[in-house]
Amino acid sequence: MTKPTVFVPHTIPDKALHRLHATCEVIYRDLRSEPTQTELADGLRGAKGMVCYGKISVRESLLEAAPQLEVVSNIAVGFDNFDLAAMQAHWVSGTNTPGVLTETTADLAFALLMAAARRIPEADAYVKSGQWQKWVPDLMVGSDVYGKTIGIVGMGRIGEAVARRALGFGMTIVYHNRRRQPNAELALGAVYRASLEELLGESDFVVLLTPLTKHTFHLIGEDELCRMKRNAWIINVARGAVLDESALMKALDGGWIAGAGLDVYEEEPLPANHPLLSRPNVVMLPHIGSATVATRENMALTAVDNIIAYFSGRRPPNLVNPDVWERRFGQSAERMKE
Ligand code: 8YV
Repeated sequence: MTKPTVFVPHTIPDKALHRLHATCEVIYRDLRSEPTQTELADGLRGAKGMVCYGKISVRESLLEAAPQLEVVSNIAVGFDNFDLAAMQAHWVSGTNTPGVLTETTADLAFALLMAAARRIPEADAYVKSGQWQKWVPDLMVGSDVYGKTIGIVGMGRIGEAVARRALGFGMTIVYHNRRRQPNAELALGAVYRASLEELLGESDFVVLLTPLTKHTFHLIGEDELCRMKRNAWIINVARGAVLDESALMKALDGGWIAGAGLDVYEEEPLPANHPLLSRPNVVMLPHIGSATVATRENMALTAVDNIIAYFSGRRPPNLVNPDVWERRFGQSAERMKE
């Protein structure tokens, strides 16, 4: 049987590449840079599948240039890089990597929260630049974390993992989500807030963990930032566009909030001279929520397993648009092959 051709447009961990090679013909662009549109179209010529990071936009123009493409396997839990309507129209399945990055991303979210509250990057720079000449009582004083209220916006897997960490810090946990999450309420004592406004008004730390969709685009804008406490922090580890960055600038300028911890931005990488870069009360990371060696390898392996399942006639475990798979293969095909 001929092996299906799969395009991988950037370097992935060796273990994942080897696993892919066993069942697929692989076109491998072993580079860490983002591919250009031309490189993508060239690589996809003849490919039925693609395994890629969530930075690759899977939109109409790409799908038109790759008519034989059947499946795109994201090495990411977020899939806002997928135009689901265009994928549906072209019968292209999409998969993601939920679960394997939950704890790693929650670690980072909490690290960012603590770094912002306790001014860790600022203090580190202060010491290393030789400015620490004497100790004074108000040197680098920050905000307490222990015993404060954390407001989690988007209580999915990562939200729950952040809540577990917050419990260890004796925090009160409130959350806002499309649906109530009984597990978070029973196991973690998280209190549901149907109203986002209510959560914003009571939280000392607002942590954004919601996927980016048309409903969550600029979920946090001027009105929302205005409702936050003046000594509260906003932490974004979701997607940049969930938080309106110009509204955030206004909030920082006006002293509406204490500051922010950001791992994601409306434009990535952040353009030079971006106004947020000069703010001491904003801790900024380069989108590294899932960036540990082990987790990145597990994400790539999960993505490869999704595509191997697809081409061996099994339903991929992490389909994000199952309708397309069902339309192509039918429910009966699924039952026969399982
Ligand atoms: C990815 C992420 O590394 O999984 C996600 O949704 O944000 C990150 O873990 C990034 O999207 C690149 O694929």
